[in-house]
Amino acid sequence: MDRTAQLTARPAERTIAYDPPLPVDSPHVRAARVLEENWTGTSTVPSRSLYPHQWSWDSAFVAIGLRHLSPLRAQTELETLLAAQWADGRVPHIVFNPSVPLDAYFPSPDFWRSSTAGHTAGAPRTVQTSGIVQPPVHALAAWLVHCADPGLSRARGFLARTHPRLAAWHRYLLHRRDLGGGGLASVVHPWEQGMDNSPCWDAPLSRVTPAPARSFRRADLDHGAPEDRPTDLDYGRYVRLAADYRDAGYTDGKGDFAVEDPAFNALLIASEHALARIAQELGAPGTARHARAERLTAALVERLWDPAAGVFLCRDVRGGGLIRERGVSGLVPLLLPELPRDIVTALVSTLSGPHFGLGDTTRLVPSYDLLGEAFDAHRYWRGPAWFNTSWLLERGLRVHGERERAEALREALVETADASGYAEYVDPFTGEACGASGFGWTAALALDLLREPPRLGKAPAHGVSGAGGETFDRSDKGGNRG
Ligand code: 9WN
Repeated sequence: MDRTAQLTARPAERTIAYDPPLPVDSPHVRAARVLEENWTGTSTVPSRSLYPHQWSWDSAFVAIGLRHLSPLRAQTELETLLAAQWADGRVPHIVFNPSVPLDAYFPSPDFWRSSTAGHTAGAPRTVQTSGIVQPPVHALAAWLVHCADPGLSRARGFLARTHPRLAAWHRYLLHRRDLGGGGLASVVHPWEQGMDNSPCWDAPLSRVTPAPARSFRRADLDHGAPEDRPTDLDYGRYVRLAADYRDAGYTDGKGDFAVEDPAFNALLIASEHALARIAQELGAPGTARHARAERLTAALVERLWDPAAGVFLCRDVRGGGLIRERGVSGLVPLLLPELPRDIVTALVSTLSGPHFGLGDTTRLVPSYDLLGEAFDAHRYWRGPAWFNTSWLLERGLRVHGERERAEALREALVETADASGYAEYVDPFTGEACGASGFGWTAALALDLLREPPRLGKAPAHGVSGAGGETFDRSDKGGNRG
C-alpha cells in the first residue's frame, strides 16, 4: 500500500450514540451538525461557502472537537492533511479539493502551481496544495485525538504513522524557518500565521509592492460582508508575497516578509511537548523534545516578551525590531505550562485589563487591542473575537490555575458559538455573528468545551448521523481534554 493510502485507510468505525436522544435543539447536536455538513468524506471544510477546501490549522482544531464524536474521523482529518505534506517537511496551508471549481476560492491551485513550482521543494504530485504553511497545532491535535480512543489509535497505528510526518514538519520549521537566527520560526506571509489582516502586519507589509488589483480576482468578496474583509491593497500585497515565493520555487530565506510571531511559536512549543508524549507512547524517550521545547520557550521570552507592553510582541526580522502592536497572538503563550510566573501574572492582567477587557467589556478575547489605533470591532483580525484563540486562552488560564476566568471564558465561548450559528468570528462586545456561518473550528471547539457529555447509547434520528449512515462515535473518556 502506498503512503497516502496507508494514511487514509479506514477500518470499520466503532459507533456509540445517544440514549436518550439529545433534544434536536441542543448545542451538541447543532455543533455536530455543522461538522457533519462540512465533512467531505476525508476532511472538513472551514466553511462550505467561503473556504471550500481543507485548511491546515482549521483541520487541527476540527480534529480536537471531532474526537468527541468520532475518533476515527478525527484521525482521518489529520491523516488527509499529512498525506499532502511536502518532501521538505512543510505541511501546506491549503489542500485543494479537485472537485471544487477553480473560481470558488482565490488563490486557487493554478496560482500556487504546487506540483511544478514546488517540485524542487518536494510538493506532492497527486494533490494540489498552496506553498505556504499555517501554525503547527497538529502534533497537539494528534495527541489529543489519540487520547480520545487509545485502543482505536493503537489498532490503526495512528501515532506510529503520523509521528514521522509530524517530526519532519517540526524539523522544517526549526531548520528552514529560523530566519532571524535566534531559534524561533518565522512566518513569510500573513496567511501563514492565520490572523491575516492583523495590524501587527501593517508595518512589515507596507514595504511590499502590491500586485495590481486587476491582476487577480478575489472570491472572498462574494460571501459575507465585503467591508469587513481585507482591502484590495492588502490583497495586492498578499498576492505579491505569495507569487514571489512561488517564483523562487518556494525556497526559504529570500522574501521581503519574515516575522517571528508569538502564537505561531507558542503552538510549535506546545506541539513539541505533544510530540514528546507521542514518542514516549511509541516507546522512545521524549526527553530531548521536552528539553527543546524548554529552550524554545526561553527563546520566545528572550526575543518576543515585552514587560512594558505586558504581552509578547511580533519581531520584524527584515525591518529589525519588535512591532509595537498588541494582538491576541501575544497572549497565546499563556498556553505554555513552563512560562515564568511573573509573565503569567502580567499576561492575565493584560487579558483582563483595558486592552482586551475580558470579563469586563468583552466576554470573548478580541483579536486586537481595544485601545489600539487600528481597532475595529468587525474588521477581519483587527478587533473581532475568534473562537480558536479564545479556546487556546481558556486552556492557558486553566493550565495556570485561573479557574474562574477559564470557566467564564468557557461558558462565553460555548454560548456565543451556539447563539451566533457557529459563526466564523463575532463582535467582541455584543457577540454579533460575523463572517461565514456554520464554521468548522467554532463548532469543533465548542463541542470540546461542552463538558457534560450526553449519556451514550442509541443514535437519535436527527443531526448527528454520519453522511454514510454511520453514527458518530462519542468516545469522550471524560477528563482527557489535555
Ligand atoms: C487565507 C480558513 C482560513 C483560516 C485563517 C483565516 C482565513 C484565509 C482567507 O480563513 O484565511 O488562508 O482567505 O482569508 O484568516 O485563519 O485558517 O478558515
